[in-house]
Amino acid sequence: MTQKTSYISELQCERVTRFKPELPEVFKKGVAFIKAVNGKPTQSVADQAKIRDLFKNTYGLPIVKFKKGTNPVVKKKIINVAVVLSGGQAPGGHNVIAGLFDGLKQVNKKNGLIGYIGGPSGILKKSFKKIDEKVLAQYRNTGGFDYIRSGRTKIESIEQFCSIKDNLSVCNVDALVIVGGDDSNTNAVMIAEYLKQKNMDKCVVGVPKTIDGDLKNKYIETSFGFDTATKTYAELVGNICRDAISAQKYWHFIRLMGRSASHITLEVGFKVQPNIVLIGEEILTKKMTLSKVVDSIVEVIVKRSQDGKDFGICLVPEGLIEFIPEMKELIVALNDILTDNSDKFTEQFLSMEEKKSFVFDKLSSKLSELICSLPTDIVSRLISDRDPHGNIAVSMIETEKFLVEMIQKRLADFKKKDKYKGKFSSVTHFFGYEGRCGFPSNFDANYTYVLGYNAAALILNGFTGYMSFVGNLIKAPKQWECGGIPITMMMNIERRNGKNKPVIQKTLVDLNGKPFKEFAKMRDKWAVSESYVFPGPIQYFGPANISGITTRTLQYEHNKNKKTL
Ligand code: FBP
Repeated sequence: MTQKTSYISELQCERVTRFKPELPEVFKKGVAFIKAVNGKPTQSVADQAKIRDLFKNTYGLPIVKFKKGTNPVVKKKIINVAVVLSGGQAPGGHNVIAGLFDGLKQVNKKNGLIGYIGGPSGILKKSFKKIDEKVLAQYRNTGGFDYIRSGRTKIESIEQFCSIKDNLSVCNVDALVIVGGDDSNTNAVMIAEYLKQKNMDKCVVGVPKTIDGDLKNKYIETSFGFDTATKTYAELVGNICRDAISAQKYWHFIRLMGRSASHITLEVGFKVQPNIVLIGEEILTKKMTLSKVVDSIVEVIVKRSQDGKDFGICLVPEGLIEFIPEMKELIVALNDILTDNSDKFTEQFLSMEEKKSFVFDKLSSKLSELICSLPTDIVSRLISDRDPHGNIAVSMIETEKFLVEMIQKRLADFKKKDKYKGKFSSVTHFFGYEGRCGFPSNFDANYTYVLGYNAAALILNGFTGYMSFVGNLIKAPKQWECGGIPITMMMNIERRNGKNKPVIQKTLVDLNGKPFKEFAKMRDKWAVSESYVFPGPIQYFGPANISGITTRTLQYEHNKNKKTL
């Protein structure tokens, strides 16, 4: 090995220098050889009248698909674009930048790209770097967002919009690409609308990113990062399953990231087939109390113990706590208390104890009783600050430990009543940040590159308020379809930080959807047997049936998503 490669891994070297993402057939000759075909006008998923009123310029636009054609005008225009990575990291962010850069340069070498640093706040601070091939080359096909970093600033005040408008002009930016999840793409469409209102000829395009997998619809088949993150977690969970059947002495409780939605947990469930997979959306629909959730877990523990198996694996979605009806009610009440008293919280209270007693006094007696029954660290998290978009920091709430405490109590009670004779030893885990910055899988490396390239095509064709969409993902990249969907079609009104706001609606696990139904058919068998599957690490090389596979969720869902323009 040469001196130069000794400070980067062999894999990094290989990915950076050799892997070449594939473009779909439609982009074979480049961005000047496509035409945009408009579909029917769209409407928002809910609250149509309110969203139409708020987004007068970006509501009701048609879905757009790119087909082969010619558009020589795009070659003549010289355009300067800015890109922002926003929200939580997801594998493939650097390839969005690479695809965008290549798409812009392919059509005209004079086109420029800058990256705002540290998320949306970079636009407000005019903090950016010029993207050039020399530096970008080191980041191609790598994980992380470290080239330009990320942030979660919410753009909502008039001052912020005004400053963005001015700063884009000062930085000579003609178009902005925001790579993010539901909240970040809400920022994108709000900025697009504002710029239109001000008659500014600047486009804003979003790119669907989030490991959580909750930014999707029939066009956005998946958000990028979900594939790699679930493969990373599945490897780890599979290894734990093998440890469990080898030692046969522990129950492992594994919380998986994913915020409110349980898509990650469901997908890892398919990949590994553990004994218990909790799905938050099902718990909410069935209105299961905390005690009922514990009952359902204990039932499996007791059954397995009767078969001489005092071991097993239980997957817990990160956002579980928000789906348990009584907890949901508590969180809504706390959100309102925190918003109505935000000045007191920032200025008056020094200690957590003071905050707690203030909050406890304001809750109804039922909720006060509930909060008093929770462990102190969970209470502290529940009354801590929300993120700028009003989300509770569920990644910091150790639900798996809390569940284990409750299970222990229940089993002790069962023992006294002679209903359980086993031995319960548990180990808890949280897999979250481990999954967000790995080298993107081949799927994500291709998908993100094409999303970026397609974003360049949208901008060059003058689309604003659109999200880059790449479909037909179950097929090889050559057959992928490209185009854009109006972001407003994903929006509704939600209560955030104690106020009603227009936001993109998260797509949660659909209990009537194919993935959940398939899972429901299999889970009873998984509970009592050891049907564990060991997926092993992500494969970047080798046969396509190993290195090119996508998620089970996408495979199950795909046949249902026949798109019509
Ligand atoms: P995005 O929705 O921004 O993609 O973030 C996803 C996520 O990884 C969640 O799964 C997790 O709950 C959250 O970010 C953690 O946020 P933070 O990085 O601020 O700790």
